[in-house]
Amino acid sequence: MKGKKGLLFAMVSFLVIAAAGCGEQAEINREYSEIMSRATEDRFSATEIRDYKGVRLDPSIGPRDNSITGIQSVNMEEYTLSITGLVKTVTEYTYEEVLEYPSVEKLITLYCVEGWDATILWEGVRITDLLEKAGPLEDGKILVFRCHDGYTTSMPLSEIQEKDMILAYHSNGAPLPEPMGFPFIVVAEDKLGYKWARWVVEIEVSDDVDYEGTWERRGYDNEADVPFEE
Ligand SMILES: Nc1nc2c(c(=O)[nH]1)N[C@H]1C(S)=C(S)[C@@H](COP(=O)(O)O)O[C@H]1N2
Ligand SMILES: [Mo]
Repeated sequence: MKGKKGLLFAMVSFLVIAAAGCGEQAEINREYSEIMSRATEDRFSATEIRDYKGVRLDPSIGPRDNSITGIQSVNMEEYTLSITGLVKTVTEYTYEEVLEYPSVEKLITLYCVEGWDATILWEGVRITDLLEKAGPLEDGKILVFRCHDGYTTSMPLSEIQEKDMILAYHSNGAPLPEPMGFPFIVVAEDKLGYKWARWVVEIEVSDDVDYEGTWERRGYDNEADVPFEE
């Protein structure tokens, strides 16, 4: 019987210790989530708005940077946005010239394949407005976005037209911060994060329907539709 009691004692002790461990773990979890929400809070800049029509916005700087070669600092004295490829006239815009087009506001969530997402109020210009002056040719079915860091990605022009996608220069009512792609980010509505080209310097009109960008070449799906569960 001594043996059984010993065993019972051992089991109870184990449970007590395990329960204490759980409590400790819960405490660690609570502290962790507090630190995390403070970190989220810290990512907001003073000029950013925090909610829009009752929707809580996320800071326009992500939890961490996964850019292929780090955050880019674009020299605005030399910056132009070029529209190239299958167009009647290759066209270059200065930052100010882009901002002259009618502005469009959209509340859109960016979903990264790494599991985080950010709901941000974007303001920018229609990509189709930028193309109009260049005059895309009939065969130009694809837009290839080229960025300051050498990153590229592409999307069918038809989807950009259907969604009326924008090139954003403001996030949450403030100028787009460098980590989010200053001067411009493609707001690739309903597409995964890797379609959201940041620090865009060139939009090439192409007939290459099989074009694969930086991540697509490494095996990421070229459609990149957000797999909505709702
Ligand atoms: N120029 C450029 N744009 C880019 C990237 C990049 O490395 N370079 N990364 C893409 C990816 S994978 C995501 S999820 C979004 C947000 O990047 P972040 O996770 O580094 O904030 O930007 C996209 N646009
Ligand atoms: Mo990503």
